[in-house]
Amino acid sequence: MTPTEILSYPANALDEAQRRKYFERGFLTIPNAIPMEWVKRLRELSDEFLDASRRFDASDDVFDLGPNHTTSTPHVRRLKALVDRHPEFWAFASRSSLTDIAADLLGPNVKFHSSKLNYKWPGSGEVVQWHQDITAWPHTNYSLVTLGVHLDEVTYDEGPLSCVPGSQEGPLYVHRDNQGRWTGSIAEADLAGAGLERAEDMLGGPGTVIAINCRVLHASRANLTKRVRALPLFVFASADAFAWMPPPSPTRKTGQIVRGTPAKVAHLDPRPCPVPPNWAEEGYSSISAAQKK
Ligand SMILES: O=C(O)CCC(=O)C(=O)O
Repeated sequence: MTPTEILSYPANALDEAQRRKYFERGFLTIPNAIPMEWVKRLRELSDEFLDASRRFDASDDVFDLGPNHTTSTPHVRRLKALVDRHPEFWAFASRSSLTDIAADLLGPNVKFHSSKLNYKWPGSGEVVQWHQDITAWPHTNYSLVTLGVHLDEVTYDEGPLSCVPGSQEGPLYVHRDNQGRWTGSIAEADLAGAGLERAEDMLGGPGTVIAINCRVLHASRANLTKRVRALPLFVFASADAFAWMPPPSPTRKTGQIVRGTPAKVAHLDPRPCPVPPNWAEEGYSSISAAQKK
């Protein structure tokens, strides 16, 4: 769906100014968007999984473990395929104010794509380098949004996501090195003119939702605090956007319609998109693992 078509439908959760700002800039911070009962429950579930990770010593289909992981001190970089991990994660993605926000930014017919819970540990120095999400999971159009939920206060020091305003209208960069290997990040040479100096941090208290269009150039810095930063992320698509390569991190719910009805006609956006590796053949762990390589 195009922004004009989406805006022609009444909003559920956002006001007109917020929706227009999202389409103009490519991203939006929405304070107090999620009721505190949900925030508390998501935090509890996250803590339970971090505790469970102590029993594992290698990454698998559930946990992407960092190099400092031990049974006494968990270092989980990502809880994968979040909606498959617990029914309440799926209830949150498919039947909550989060789904209302997805519909306000994608139109009345919304398809679930994927979800994960990213952690950023104090002292690990972990950063996520500049990238554009859609280059890992290309679709027939660019009406896809990632919605992240702040479970705690996120300030400059927690390693917030940082986005370049208007970059959704710019080019899509190749996320590969000189040998053509996938890096999950944009090469230094391409970043020179990409407007990084205009990037804005997505800050806010618990219950804040951050919305990022799939073409937007974004990154996140290291966590300078003593607390782990936990960030659940959920990706949704307009129902008329269809993946043309296998998804990197499929879930059992990928492709499920969470609002409205399935599309009978695909929307094809003519703007070109780089081709990612075939994840069904090569496998995919996480953006941190790809960028570390
Ligand atoms: O967790 C973060 O800080 C960034 C995550 C991100 O940009 C991504 O997973 O695409």
